[in-house]
Amino acid sequence: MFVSVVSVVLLLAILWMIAVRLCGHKPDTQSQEDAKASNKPETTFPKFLQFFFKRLHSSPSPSLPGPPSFPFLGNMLDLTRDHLPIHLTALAQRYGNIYRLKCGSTTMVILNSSELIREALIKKWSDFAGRPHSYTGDIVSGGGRSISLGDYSEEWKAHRRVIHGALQRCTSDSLHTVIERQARRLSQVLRDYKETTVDLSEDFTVAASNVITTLTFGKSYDKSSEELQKLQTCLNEIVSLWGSPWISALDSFPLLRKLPNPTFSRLLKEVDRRDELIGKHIEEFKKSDCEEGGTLTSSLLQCQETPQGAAKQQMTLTDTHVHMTTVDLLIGGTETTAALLNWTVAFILHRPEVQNKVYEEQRAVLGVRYPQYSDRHRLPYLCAMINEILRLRPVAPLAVPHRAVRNSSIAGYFIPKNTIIIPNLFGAHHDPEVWKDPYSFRPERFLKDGGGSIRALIPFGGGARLCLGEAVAKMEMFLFTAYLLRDFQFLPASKEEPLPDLRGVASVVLKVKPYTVIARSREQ
Ligand code: HEM
Ligand SMILES: *[C@@H]1O[C@H](CO)[C@@H](O)[C@H](O)[C@H]1NC(C)=O
Ligand SMILES: *[C@@H]1O[C@H](CO)[C@@H](O)[C@H](O)[C@H]1NC(C)=O
Ligand SMILES: CC(=O)N[C@H]1CO[C@H](CO)[C@@H](O)[C@@H]1O
Repeated sequence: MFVSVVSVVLLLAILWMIAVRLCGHKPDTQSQEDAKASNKPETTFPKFLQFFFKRLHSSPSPSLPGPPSFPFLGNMLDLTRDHLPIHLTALAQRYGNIYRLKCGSTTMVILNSSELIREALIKKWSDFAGRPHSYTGDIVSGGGRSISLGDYSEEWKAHRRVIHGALQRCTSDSLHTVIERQARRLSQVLRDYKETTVDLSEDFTVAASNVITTLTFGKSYDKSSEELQKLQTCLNEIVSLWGSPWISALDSFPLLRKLPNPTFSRLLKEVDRRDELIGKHIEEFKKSDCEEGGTLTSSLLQCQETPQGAAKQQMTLTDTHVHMTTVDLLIGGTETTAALLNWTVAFILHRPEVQNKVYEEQRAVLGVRYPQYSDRHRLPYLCAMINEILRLRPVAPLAVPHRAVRNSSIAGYFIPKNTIIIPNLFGAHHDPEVWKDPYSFRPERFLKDGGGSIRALIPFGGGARLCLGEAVAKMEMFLFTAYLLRDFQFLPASKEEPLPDLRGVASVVLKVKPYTVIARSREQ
C-alpha cells in the first residue's frame, strides 16, 4: 500500500520533471552536470533524450548481476520495501552474493556474504572507506562533519582519531562503573514494577542513553526527565524521517527539492531542535567548572584548545565537530543497545530454557556475586546467547552505506569510483553456507565445537568504519543482560497474548514490534 503510494508519487514527479525539461527550465545544481556532459544540444527535446539515454546506459559494470531497472527510477521501488534487509537477502538468493541496484544515476552494490563484506570493508578498507555525499545527509550532519556520515578525508581521520582515543580512555577508566550503575538502576526499576505487565522498551532506552550522557557530559536522567524525553524523541524522529523514502528521493532526484514536502520540513525543524538541545548541553558543560575531567566532551574541548597532530596537518576541531560527535554518540549508542536488549527479551520469551541456562551458569560460576566484564570468559553460555542475538538481529542490518573512493574490485568485479556499497549484515548472518539452520535461535552454535563462526559474525562492520562504539556496546550488552537475567525471570504477559513477533520492523535500526512482559524477581 505504502509502496504503491510512493511509486505513484514518484511517477508523477517524473512526469513533472519531464515537463520541466521540455519547457526548457534550467535544471538546478546537480543535474547541471548531466547537462554539461551532453554539452551541445540546442533544442530541449534531444537534450532530454540524451539525458534519458545516458541514464539508461550508464551501467558502469555491466557484468554485475542485478534485477532489471526502470529508466530514471532504477530500482528505487526495491529500496522502499517494508523489510529492506529481508528483501535484499531474498534478491541475493536470485542474483547471488554480490549484485547491483540502481537509484537515479547512482549504482549500489549489495554484498550478502561475510567473506565479500570482509574483502571490501577490511581487506580493501582504503578503497571503500568513503560515505556517499548526499543533500539530506549534509543537512542532518552539519555539512558532513559527523563521524558517521562524514566522508573519508584527512579532517575526518583526525576527528575520528581524537574521539577514538578519548573513548578508549573512558573505556579503561570509568565505563565499567558507569554501566554497572545503570544496570543496577534498571534492575531496581524492573523490581518496582512488581510483576505487572509492562513494555520495557523505554527503560532500555533510558539505561542505554544514560551510559552515553554520563560518558559525554557526566550526567544521567530519570525516565520522567523532560529533557531526556525531548532529546530522545527528537533524535528518533530525525533517524526515522531521514530513513523515509520521501527524504531519500530528494537525494536521487534533485528536482524534487523544489516541490513542497511536509516530511522534509519536519526533518528541518527537528534538526534545528536537536541542535538547540545539544548546543545548550555543551554550553552548560563549558560553564560548569569542567572539573569533571575524563568525560568525552572535556577531551574534545581540550583538543580544540591544543590542536592535535601539530607536526603535520594542523587539525582544529570546530564547534560543529564537537557538537556532531555528541549527536553521533547519542544516536549510535542509544537505540542500538536498547533495541538489542529488546530483542534479547523477545527471544528468551520464546525460549524459556535459554534464560534458565544463563541464570544457572551465573549461579554456578559466581554464586551470589554480580558479574564483572572480566568474568566473561567464565560465562560462555551468556556470551554465546549475546552472539546469537547479534547474529540474528544485527541492529544496524545494512550498516551505513560506504562509497568507493577509487576504482577497485570486489569478488573480481570491477567497481568504479563513487559506487555505493551496502554491506547486508543481516544477509551475511543468515548465509546457509556458513550457518547451519540460519533462521533458528541456537546459542549453542557459539559454544566450543558448536559450529558457529565468530569470523563470519560482523554486526559492527569492520575496517576504517568499524563501529566506533564497539567496545562500549560489548560491555553494555554483557553487563546489562547478565544483570537482567540474574535478577529476573521474564514471562509472557498472558497465555492468550501471542509471544512477541520476531520478524521485526526494519528502519535504520532493526526493532521488535511492541510487546509486553512480566519480570519476576529471582530472589524469593
Ligand atoms: C549493539 C550495539 C551496536 C551495533 C550492532 C552497532 C553497529 C554499527 C554498525 C554496523 C556501524 C556501521 C559500520 C560501517 O559503516 O561499516 C556502526 C557505526 C557507528 N557506530 Fe555503532 N553499533 C552499536 C553501538 C554503538 C554505540 C554504543 C556507539 C557509541 C558509543 C556507536 C557509535 C557508532 C558510530 C559513531 C558509528 C560511525 C562510525 C564511522 O562512520 O566511522 N555504536 N555501528
Ligand atoms: C576508473 O575507471 C574508469 C572506467 O569506468 C576510467 O575511465 C578511469 O580512468 C579510471 N580511473 C582511474 C584513476 O584509473
Ligand atoms: C522495543 O520494543 C518495544 C515494544 O516492547 C517497542 O515499542 C520499542 O520501539 C522497541 N524499542 C527499541 C529501542 O527497539
Ligand atoms: C542469506 C542469503 O540469502 N544468502 C544468499 C546469498 O547469495 C547466495 C547466492 O550466491 C545464496 O545462496 C544465499 O542464500
